[in-house]
Amino acid sequence: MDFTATPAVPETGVRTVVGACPHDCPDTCSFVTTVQNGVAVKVQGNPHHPQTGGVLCAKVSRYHERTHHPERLLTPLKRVGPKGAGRFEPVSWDEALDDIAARLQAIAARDPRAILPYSYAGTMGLVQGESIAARFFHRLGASWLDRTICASAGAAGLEYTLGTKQGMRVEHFAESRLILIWGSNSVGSNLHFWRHAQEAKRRSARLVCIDPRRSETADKCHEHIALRPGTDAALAYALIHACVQHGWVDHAYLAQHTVGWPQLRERALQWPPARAAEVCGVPVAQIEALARDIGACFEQQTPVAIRLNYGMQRVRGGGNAVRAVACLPAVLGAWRHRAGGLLLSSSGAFPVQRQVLQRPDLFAASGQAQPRVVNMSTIGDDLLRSTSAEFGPRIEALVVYNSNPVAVAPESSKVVQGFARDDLFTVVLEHFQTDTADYADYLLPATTQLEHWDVHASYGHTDVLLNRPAIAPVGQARPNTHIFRELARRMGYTDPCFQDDDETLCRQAYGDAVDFNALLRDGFVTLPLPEAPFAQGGFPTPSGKCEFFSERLAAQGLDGLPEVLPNHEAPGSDPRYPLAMISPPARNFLNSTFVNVQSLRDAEGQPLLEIHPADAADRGIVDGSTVRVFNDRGSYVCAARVSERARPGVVNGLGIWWRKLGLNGTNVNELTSQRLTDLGRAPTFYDCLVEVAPA
Ligand SMILES: Nc1nc2c(c(=O)[nH]1)N[C@H]1C(S)=C(S)[C@@H](COP(=O)(O)OP(=O)(O)OC[C@H]3O[C@@H](n4cnc5c(=O)[nH]c(N)nc54)[C@H](O)[C@@H]3O)O[C@H]1N2
Ligand SMILES: Nc1nc2c(c(=O)[nH]1)N[C@H]1C(S)=C(S)[C@@H](COP(=O)(O)OP(=O)(O)OC[C@H]3O[C@@H](n4cnc5c(=O)[nH]c(N)nc54)[C@H](O)[C@@H]3O)O[C@H]1N2
Ligand SMILES: [Mo]
Repeated sequence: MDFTATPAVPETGVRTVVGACPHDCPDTCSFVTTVQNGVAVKVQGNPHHPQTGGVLCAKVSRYHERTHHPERLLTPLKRVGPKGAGRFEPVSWDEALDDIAARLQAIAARDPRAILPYSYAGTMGLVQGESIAARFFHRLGASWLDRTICASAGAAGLEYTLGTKQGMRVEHFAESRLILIWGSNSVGSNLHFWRHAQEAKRRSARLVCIDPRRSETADKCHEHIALRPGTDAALAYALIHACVQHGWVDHAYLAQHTVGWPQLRERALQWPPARAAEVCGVPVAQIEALARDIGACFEQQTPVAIRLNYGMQRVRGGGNAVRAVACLPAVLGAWRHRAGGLLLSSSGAFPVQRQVLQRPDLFAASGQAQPRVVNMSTIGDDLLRSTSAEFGPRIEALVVYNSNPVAVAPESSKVVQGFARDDLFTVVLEHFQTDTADYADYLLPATTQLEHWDVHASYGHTDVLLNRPAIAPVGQARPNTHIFRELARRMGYTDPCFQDDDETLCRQAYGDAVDFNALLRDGFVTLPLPEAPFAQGGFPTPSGKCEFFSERLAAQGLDGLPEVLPNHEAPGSDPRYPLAMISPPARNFLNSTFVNVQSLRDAEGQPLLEIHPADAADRGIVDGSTVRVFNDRGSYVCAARVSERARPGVVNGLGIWWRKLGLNGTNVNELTSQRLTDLGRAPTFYDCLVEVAPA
């Protein structure tokens, strides 16, 4: 496919094209775009794809509005104003790419490690995400980005316990009798799981939501346990405690398929429900009732299922909290049933040929023994670091794609200070002039999912999806692959892998493991996987068992058992900041994407802080008034919503607004810290103390 061609004759007529939703969401939907006279006019859920079931969320059903948005970037732009002012003038692709290649080459000649790619999951596509771009940066010998901003604490917790990011098949939740929705606002961020939970509810299953916020999901569950942020491990231990006390343990499963039960049992006995209730800030009766629900399922041999999600791992002890929860299904023997067990992420099931797609072997050409690695979650501090033996060279160039770090990375004041450095050369590939784009030296227009090829994995189901381009690129927009291919050519990289076109890359992503013709025909392929992944054990850990006790962690000097860790910013630890703030996503945005789609922004209204009536009254805050939320890192101005969606002592700053669309040019990340989690080097967005005052 030639992306540079604009049709000589304008297209007429109506046709439909099957694609895949590119967004960072567990659902990875198959969608059908209706194209009329060359313009995408409708995007609908693919009725033939069972996981999508013909239904899209409110956001993605507006995808065509986003693609044909009047503010789409249409030409390459070069900065003319001061850094961050967002003033640009159009330049030709050749001028932009020639200059970028020359600037990167000059830095690389001194030390390629001074160049850092910065990307995340603006698109989850394997091709527009990490194919030619990864090859390019590997060949260049640039620093490696540790992509921790979303899921790496939970991933580490899961891998230490189960050995992989796999779990229950999402459709089997419909047959569960008891579903714990733990750290997830499924109605807002995992709608296609929620369909199965609702089906289970219709078949009289019990649904329990474990979340500090009374979310839209909590509203629809039978029970809501509004624990304090960062106290999930204590709750998990209390439930295991009850299992031990009442004999709700599957001894045969424990003996055959787990290691460390005697130690876990002993640790759990230190966590009677009353102690956990104290730590979690919930009534002990509520924990006991949940334990009884679990026990009833155990006794009747009906399945208990846990939909764990990433909300619970964005605190200091997030990795260990996931470990603690991930022990429960093995204690109960719940994995024996296909509708029992746990699902955090299914991404480990996909046979992605990463070596082929990303070609890390190209790095050898740089002559470095070890890559220098920079953690994306501490980009604020790292941009401000000087050259040192410990850190390596100061970052001199940043190439950002598929991400909006100025809005989404923690402690934005530092991030902004770093991006504002006059001696930093910044290239941003984007659809829109985001907060990050404002700081670019060159801003390059990228295609959206309706304009390029891609192939997808999922972290919520187990189907591979193909995305075909529905329309020609808008304006002069180009796919990320095309842009990096052109840069590679200008840098003189002759390796044939830089010639691979996008359709070839789509085929390479899974090689022979997936029938590409079936993908071309249907748009999706279901991976052949067992119905119940761990019914017969077979955990891909070093021991081959579910590891309650991890020798690998013990060898690192860490606790071999799941640990209950207080937050970095534990409530009560600083009298100046008595409120804990979490910042879960607003339902109508996808991280910071869609904030600039008017219809969705209208649905959200304005940047909001939910605060409990008692906390509001103490501070003289009334519903709808403007408030200042602050701590030592900064200050964020938004509207207060006095509401019982917030529990006492915890405020909910719904994310992630563009800073420049906020009331004082900041967003919630002005307040979050760059401290990391116990496992996985991840950010602690929900581990953050603040005070709130009328503005
Ligand atoms: N609409 C929408 N959907 C999204 C996203 C979005 O921005 N908008 N983001 C996508 C992305 S990138 C991801 S990673 C996934 C995230 O998927 P989830 O992890 O399911 O994300 P959330 O819906 O934010 O759910 C997190 C929930 O955890 C709660 N929570 C916060 N702290 C704690 C805690 O300490 N313990 C417990 N038990 N709960 C806690 C929050 O109140 C929130 O309701 O969703 C994806 N889907
Ligand atoms: N306070 C707080 N902060 C958070 C979170 C939170 O819950 N609270 N959640 C965190 C989480 S879970 C995540 S995953 C991160 C998300 O952080 P990011 O991955 O940065 O996500 P987005 O904000 O959606 O920004 C993605 C950008 O990629 C662009 N994009 C999309 N497709 C393409 C493409 O094909 N090519 C190019 N060049 N660009 C493209 C979009 O226009 C968009 O601006 O944020 C984190 N930040
Ligand atoms: Mo995420």
